[in-house]
Amino acid sequence: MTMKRVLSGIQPTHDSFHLGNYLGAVKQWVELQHKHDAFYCVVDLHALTIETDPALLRKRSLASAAQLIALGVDPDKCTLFLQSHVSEHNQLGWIMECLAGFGEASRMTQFKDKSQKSGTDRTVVGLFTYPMLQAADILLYQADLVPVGEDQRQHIELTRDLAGRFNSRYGDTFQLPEAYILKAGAKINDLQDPTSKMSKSANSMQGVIEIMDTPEVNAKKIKSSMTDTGREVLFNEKEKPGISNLLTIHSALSGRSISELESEFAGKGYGDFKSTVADVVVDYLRPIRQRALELLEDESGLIAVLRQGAEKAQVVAEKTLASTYKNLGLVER
Ligand code: ATP
Ligand code: LTN
Repeated sequence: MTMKRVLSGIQPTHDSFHLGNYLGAVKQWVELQHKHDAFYCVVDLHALTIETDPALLRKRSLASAAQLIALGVDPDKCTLFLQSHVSEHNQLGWIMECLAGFGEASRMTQFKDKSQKSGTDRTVVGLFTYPMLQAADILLYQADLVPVGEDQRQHIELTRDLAGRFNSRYGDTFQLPEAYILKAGAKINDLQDPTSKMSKSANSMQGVIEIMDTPEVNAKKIKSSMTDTGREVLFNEKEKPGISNLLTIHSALSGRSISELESEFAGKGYGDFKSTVADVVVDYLRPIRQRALELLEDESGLIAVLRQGAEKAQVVAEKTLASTYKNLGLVER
């Protein structure tokens, strides 16, 4: 039996991923690579929809790749690459733009939210066509499964619609992908505002655990996380959102069950518990940060790894693009 094909992407919009990105997304990428033919890309072209300083974009693209590898995405077990290294993404993106209706693209909630926030004058056309480039990312690799967060469901539905439309107009060309929505249990909240999700665009980074922060900074953030009322360490998201979030983090990183942790901390206060969580997080992240820093020190080595990934990706992408062009009636060269 052939392995199912998986594809996912992450934007290099920040210097560091946070614990939510890892536990909610990258950890599943790592698990999926063992039993699937997985393609993972840093979607640097998508990041151009937000104006970024060129030096910063370059730095963040490399830092994202280094962190993915340090977190366990293994270039020998999957295909890891930068989107801009495989030009077929842009080429198929245009075909997708010519297939999508203006109305259906206008219904994408991510576009509506983001364009509303920045206003029409500051919204680039690329933000509108973003989902069609994303569809190209997925369809080029004939992906069966696309691991993403709930917020991306609509984009995957659009991708399926576009693939189905193309297939029925021009003949079978694309595999129809399915969203592989990550478990709700993997949602990590902000340490200072534990009723909202941990997010890169939070107002304050005090409640965000960044992979590339020093162990000291992260330990301090956990020890000074918001304190709930009461004093027992119990999982109760309504009454103790802060402690529940810390229990989720501890359990996800240590592999121990929440009830086991509740018994261990029975009769002990929040202070003891927070110190233990700080140790667990810091011990987990220390070697990861170290590894990412080492990878970044050898920039040409890292770029060589990404180039190999791009070469592997391109073999698949070229094949899909060639049959797409042929089925559309574009004349062969
Ligand atoms: P922003 O909030 O600024 O949109 P983000 O921090 O949510 O950014 P994204 O780039 O949107 O990060 O997300 C990358 C991946 O990480 C997505 O698959 C998303 O579902 C996942 N993710 C982000 N934040 C969390 C979180 N707090 N808990 C679990 N998963 C998360
Ligand atoms: N839009 C996604 C990132 C993304 C992606 C993809 C995810 C771009 N291309 C292809 C899965 C498959 C996001 O904002 N998380």
